[in-house]
Amino acid sequence: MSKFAPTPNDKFAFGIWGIQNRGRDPFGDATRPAVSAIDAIRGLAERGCYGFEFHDNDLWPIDATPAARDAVLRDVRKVMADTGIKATMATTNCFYHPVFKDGAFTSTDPAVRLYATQKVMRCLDVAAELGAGVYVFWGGREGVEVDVAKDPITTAGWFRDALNFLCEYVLTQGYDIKFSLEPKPNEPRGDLYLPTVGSMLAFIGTLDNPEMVGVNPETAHIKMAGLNPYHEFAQALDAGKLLDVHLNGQKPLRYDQDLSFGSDDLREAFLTIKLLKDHDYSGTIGFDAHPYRTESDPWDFVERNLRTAKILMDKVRQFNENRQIQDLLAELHGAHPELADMTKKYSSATATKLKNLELDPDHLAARRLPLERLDQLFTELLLGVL
Ligand code: GCO
Ligand code: MN
Repeated sequence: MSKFAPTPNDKFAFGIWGIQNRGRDPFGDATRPAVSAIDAIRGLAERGCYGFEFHDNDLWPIDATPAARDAVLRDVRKVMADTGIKATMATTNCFYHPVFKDGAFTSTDPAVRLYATQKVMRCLDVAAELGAGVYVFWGGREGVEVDVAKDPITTAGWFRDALNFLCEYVLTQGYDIKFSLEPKPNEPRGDLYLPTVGSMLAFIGTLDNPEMVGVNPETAHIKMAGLNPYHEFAQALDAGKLLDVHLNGQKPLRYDQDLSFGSDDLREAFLTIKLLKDHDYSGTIGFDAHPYRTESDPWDFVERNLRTAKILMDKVRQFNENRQIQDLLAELHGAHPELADMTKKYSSATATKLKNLELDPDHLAARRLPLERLDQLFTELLLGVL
């Protein structure tokens, strides 16, 4: 096997819905046969994945009887025991059924909001049983086309109430589960509430149990808003809230493409992996992408996502060890070391000292910054010629 073959130590996890995706889009029907959840999970295990991620209805249909659901779960437990793969993330499908057409937790109908809450509680029981430690909320229908219909502060209150209730449920059941909120700016709704990492972080601060709620950013969702994935992932990490990641690819400002990781922008993909490695991110590295509609089965697609991430991990190591790059970075960060910590701690003596410090902006502005050279070294490293 090549040195880029993934192993469970890489902590890769894959959303099985991407593997089950049959290539339907708003303009055309399925282009490939169905893959069962069990085959999807087994295929991931065979390819060195540490874990799999699932929605309730990826495993059992929404109208399954308890007995039918338990039969599926027996098969899931069996494939987990046979292969060692773990269920790392669970979530609820609160977007597909027409009942959610105007929102789940932000529906104007309290009965719909309760139905969504009940659906989460039932899947939380399964998540706990399968050992999934992260439970994601992606509000696919939590949004609006007609803004005069709903006040966004009221809808935020409904979502807050539901999350507070569900946090209490997890705590009183003694489940070892944290919630992770996944922002997206739009699609399938015209506008989705809480569109960015920053919005989610601010919202989490308003919850009763903020310590058990984090964020689950996705590359594509960030780029749909024209934002920088490296910065968005970093903000969640800096806040101690990066519980899970959804890596994929996306051209900026377009419909949700869910492309393979690194297929659109290798620099960004590199920076995302570098961030996770440099800051000892300890969660799983999750992928939420779809094969091209032209594929006949999902496996080349799965393998390329894992392989690209693995190769980029090696590129990060090369970057961090490369003398030329590191010398340039040291030069960039080496200005005025004697001043670096001056404002770390406030004192009135330091304030006086700073007020009187001689700082000549013209002199400071004259400093040469070798960023073209650095960026070219980075380019050559990625191109494999450095
Ligand atoms: C999307 C979402 C979905 C998932 C979500 C839940 O397509 O916008 O990412 O693929 O349901 O990530 O985990
Ligand atoms: Mn996602």
